[in-house]
Amino acid sequence: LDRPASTAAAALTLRRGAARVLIDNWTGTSTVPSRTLYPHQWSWDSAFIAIGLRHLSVRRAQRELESLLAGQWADGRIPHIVFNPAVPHDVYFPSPDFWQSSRAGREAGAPATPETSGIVQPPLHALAAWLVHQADPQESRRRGFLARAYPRLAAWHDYLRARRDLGGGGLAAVVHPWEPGMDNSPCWDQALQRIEPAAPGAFQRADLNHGHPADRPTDLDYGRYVRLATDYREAGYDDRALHHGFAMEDPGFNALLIVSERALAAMARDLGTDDAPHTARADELTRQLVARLWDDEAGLFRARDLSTDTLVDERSVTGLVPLVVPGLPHDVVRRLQDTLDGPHFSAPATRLVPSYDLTGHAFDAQRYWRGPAWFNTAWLIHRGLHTHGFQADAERLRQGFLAEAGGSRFAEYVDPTTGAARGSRHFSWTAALALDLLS
Ligand code: 9YW
Repeated sequence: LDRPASTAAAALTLRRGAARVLIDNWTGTSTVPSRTLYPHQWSWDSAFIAIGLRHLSVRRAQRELESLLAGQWADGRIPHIVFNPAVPHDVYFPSPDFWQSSRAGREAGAPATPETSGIVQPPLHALAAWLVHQADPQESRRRGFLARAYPRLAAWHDYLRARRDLGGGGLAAVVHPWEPGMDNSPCWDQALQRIEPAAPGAFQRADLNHGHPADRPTDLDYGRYVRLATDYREAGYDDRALHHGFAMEDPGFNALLIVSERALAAMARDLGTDDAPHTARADELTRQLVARLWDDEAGLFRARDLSTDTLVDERSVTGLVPLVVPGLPHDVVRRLQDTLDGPHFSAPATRLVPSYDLTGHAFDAQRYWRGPAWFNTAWLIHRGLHTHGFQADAERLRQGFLAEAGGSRFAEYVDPTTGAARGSRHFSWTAALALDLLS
């Protein structure tokens, strides 16, 4: 970015740049996270993208979510990838040849088309749909957007409740490190040790054609991701048929389920149906989140490994994301704010939040979810700070976000200690959420 004379001019330049990314990455029905690394539609990316797109085109934001919902399975799950049939299969791994959703997932209710993955990602969709609706309620009603989206989103939450409460405490479990959206977080290291990796020759990564090996997960990580996904596929993606080798209650995932459950309540009210079950579920999930995952000594939430029924001894940004939940106890909120300002997560050079403890044994400033600062988690924490009345902290994070998003050409992630861009550039959710923070 050059240096425009005034802040207003800087904001305009940033807005234009962000809009450019979203226009370039739009395929006609949805937005790819990145033209190079991720050429299909990703689940939680689309939710973040819709939140930003609504400021450019409400119609497009609605279509973004509707395209994703076209890949929903009859059991309610929203798959983490909806594949674009026009993209050659060797461009992204694992491709539809690997997941084989329309064949292996038939019993579980996978659609005949489009091809999708069989795992899920964090349930931010109902919040996104509600924000898109609110951007232009009249246009939304004219197209029946909410009326069509609401039952599908409710079915998605039903899937998580019926099939993913593997710990029996009401929270949803993730069964693959791709599901919480933070693939190689140190939080999963110990649990993954127990997984026999697939043989290196059994699969061919495609991410290294575009990404730098030092910024990406390792081959050993990929071997284990492939093993877990293969086992799930062989079980027909049926959560009742498989004893999952990896099962975690992730705080970020469940926090988004709670804010989305509240969004379902708001939608139900708008549509004139009963909102009470959604509110009751959100309240109960909030209680369970605190009861099962809060670590008062550390001042953040921890993931629970269901194989050992213990809290994972790592500090990750996923443990701060629950700040976005409105009904948290006051002392929990206060402690989270302290943790954000403390030695483990405060990165004054960028004012962003690292994905992992700056002082942690596994911290790596450039490798993916093992240290770099990401813009989607910053946006969620910004929303949390705002929700709980920490306006000055929220504004500081917003300023950091906008400076680093622009300075990195809308990078996928940045080194939290220097702001150096990492991963891909022209990344959709970075641009979308910048637009949202500018609006
Ligand atoms: C993968 C698309 C996705 C994100 C995830 C991120 C990464 C790797 O890219 O996943 O191949 O699915 O970890 O959060 O949704 O941007």
